[in-house]
This record gives sequence, structure tokens and C-alpha cells, in this order.
Amino acid sequence: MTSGFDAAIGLGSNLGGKDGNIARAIALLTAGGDIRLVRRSRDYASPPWGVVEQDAFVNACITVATQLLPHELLARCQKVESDMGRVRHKKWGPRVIDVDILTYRNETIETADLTVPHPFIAQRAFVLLPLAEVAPDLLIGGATLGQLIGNADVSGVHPLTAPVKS
Ligand code: A4P
Ligand code: MG
Repeated sequence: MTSGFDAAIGLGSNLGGKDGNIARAIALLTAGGDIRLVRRSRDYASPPWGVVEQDAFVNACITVATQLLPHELLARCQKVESDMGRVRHKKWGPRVIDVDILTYRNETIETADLTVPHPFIAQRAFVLLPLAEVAPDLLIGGATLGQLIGNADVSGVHPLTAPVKS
């Protein structure tokens, strides 16, 4: 484990009870005991990125401690998505829940089904702002989250709730 956690995970929802979906996904992901929640960010409201003609998102990030290997963790993230009834229609389209691995220890992974760090972290304020709450010392491609936030378009991305004590 580095910095008190093994992986940072991003969650997003823009269908149904969005903040409830985020909370349920975190509960499902950590229910088995082999993925332990270290920190949870506030929920953030954010305008849709990529495919813009869709409803606004709620996003959050967590850090977890786990001995699962990266592909095992990916399988668990995808199981949460399918258990919550996610149907894949369209890339970057509406979803009940999206659970992405943002970082795994200090590893760089480039396989057909897993890219870590997640490729668009630097461009996505809806990832950078909650990630900075739970992993303030993280470096992405050598840059601090503060530097990346300084270069990102953070307009419209704002916290929904009071800080969650950890
Ligand atoms: N995959 C590769 N690397 C990873 C990783 N690090 N974590 C593969 C998780 N999955 C990873 O994902 C497609 C494939 O990516 C998976 O089969 C997995 O093997 P998907 O979840 O099926 O499809 P997707 O979500 O449409 O694509 P993707 O690339 O995950 O989309 P993103 O990048 O998550 O973007 N706007 C706002 N405001 N907030 C959002 O949360 N999300 C998206 C989706 C678009 N716009 C958004 C938001
Ligand atoms: Mg995804």
C-alpha cells in the first residue's frame, strides 16, 4: 500500500436517484471485506462531459485498501455496475452507475480492458476535484492534482454535500 490506500476509484451516475446510486455502489463494492473504504469524497454535481446532450451527473471518488490485483478489482467494479442494472448502450452515454479505476498503487497498466491511470483524469474536473479530497498528495503523470485543477475547466462542478468526516 502507498499513502494509506491501494486504489482510487471514480464513481458517476446520471440516471435515477444519482447520489443514492453512488452511495449504493460504494456499499456494494466494500461489502465483501476484501475492499476496504479508506476515504470518500463529497458528491459533486457536474455538467455532462463528452456527450453533452444528457442529464447532469453526480460524481464522487473513494480511496480503498485491497489486496485484489488490478483485473480482479476491475471485475468487482463491473460486477457492481451490472448488479445495479447498468446496461451499456453508448460510449459516454447515460448510466445508472459508472465505476472506474483511477489509479492502482503507482502502477501504469495498458491492457485491452484496463488502462491505469484512467486516461482522462487530467481533463476532467469532475474527477480531479473529488480525487483531491481523498488523495491530496497523488501525482498524475508527474503533476500534482492542484496543478491539474489549475489547468482544468472547473465551471459547473460543485460539491453537493458537507464534507464527509473520515
Ligand atoms: N476500462 C479501461 N480502463 C479502465 C479503468 N481504469 N477503469 C475499460 C474501468 N474500466 C476501464 O467502459 C468501457 C471499458 O473501459 C470497460 O469495458 C473496461 O474494460 P464502460 O464503463 O463500459 O463504458 P463507458 O463508461 O461509456 O466508457 P468509459 O471510457 O468508462 O467512459 P468514461 O470515461 O467513464 O466516461 N460527464 C460527467 N460530468 N461525469 C461523468 O461521470 N462519465 C462519462 C463516461 C462521460 N461524461 C461524464 C461522465
Ligand atoms: Mg467506465
